[in-house]
Amino acid sequence: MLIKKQTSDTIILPSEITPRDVFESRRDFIRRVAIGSIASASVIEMAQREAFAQTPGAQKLAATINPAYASNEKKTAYKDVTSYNNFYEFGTDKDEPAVNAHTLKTRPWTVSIEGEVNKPMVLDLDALLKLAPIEERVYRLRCVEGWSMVIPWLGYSLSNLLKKVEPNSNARYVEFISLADKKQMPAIRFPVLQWPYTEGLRIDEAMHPLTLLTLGLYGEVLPNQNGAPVRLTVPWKYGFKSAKSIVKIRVTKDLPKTSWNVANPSEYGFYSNVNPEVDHPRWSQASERRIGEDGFLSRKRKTLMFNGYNEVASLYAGMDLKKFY
Ligand SMILES: Nc1nc2c(c(=O)[nH]1)N[C@H]1C(S)=C(S)[C@@H](COP(=O)(O)O)O[C@H]1N2
Ligand SMILES: [Mo]
Repeated sequence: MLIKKQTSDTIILPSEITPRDVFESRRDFIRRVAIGSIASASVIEMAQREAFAQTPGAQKLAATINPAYASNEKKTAYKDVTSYNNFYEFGTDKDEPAVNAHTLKTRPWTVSIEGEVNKPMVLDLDALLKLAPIEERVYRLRCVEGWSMVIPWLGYSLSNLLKKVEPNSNARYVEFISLADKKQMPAIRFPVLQWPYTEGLRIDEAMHPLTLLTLGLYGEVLPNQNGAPVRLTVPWKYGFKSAKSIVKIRVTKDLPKTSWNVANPSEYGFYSNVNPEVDHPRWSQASERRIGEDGFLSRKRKTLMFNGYNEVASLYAGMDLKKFY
């Protein structure tokens, strides 16, 4: 984690808000053509040339744009999304996952859903891809370190999967367990975190429609460094709650032990809701820098409660969010 003392909590000036530029909206249009919501032979050809000039050879993933999450914020560039990563199994430097994660084998892949459920199951990747219609949702991701990105994720609400396994009356939490394979993940030999990487949500958080079982981004299947082939995206919580390369989902009665909470309980709580009023013990959480737009050290944006996703506020009614950080 970045260790830096933040001194000024700068406020965004209207002049610094980047207008949605023509290039981005054109790209959006081209992508929509490519995923089939607009059809025209000549533009499709153009789309094939341009829209997926991202990772050469990457498998495309068709999705329907979910208008409820079609943000008008400027999206973070694909290059930044895929080269500035936290994925400690592949190294702790931001550029290491992109360099090292090619050793991750994402097929065959299975996810076991088990624990306090009536119908435990093991699903392979094709079953997961078919389980519910894939949507594109543009979510902000706010890392606890003080930076954020805006990413067009592809996936569907995790609730689709949880409903299938039928949580029983003991089901209070959901635990997400990442792959931990020394052969594929070179940095597992360093004891920086408890492996496998484990995260958790309360069952109502896991069932909330915002919680996205994520299978792709920017029109493609997930790049390995972003948590291929399946990860979570929980946009109102700090980024570390969004576990990558998930192999097991366990519904539990008791509060799960999570990797960051075990590593440093005074700094990383179970809830980890984005909250500008609760500072990290070593730095402020009141502001953030947007990757690719703000300067490397400047935090130009005010961080919003729940990262701006106020629809989740009712999940915490009556809770002291300073105590349950
Ligand atoms: N398995 C695993 N999942 C993980 C991490 C990790 O190190 N290992 N890092 C987390 C952190 S701190 C962040 S900010 C996000 C980053 O996701 P991104 O690289 O796709 O932006 O992944 C989260 N999920
Ligand atoms: Mo993070």
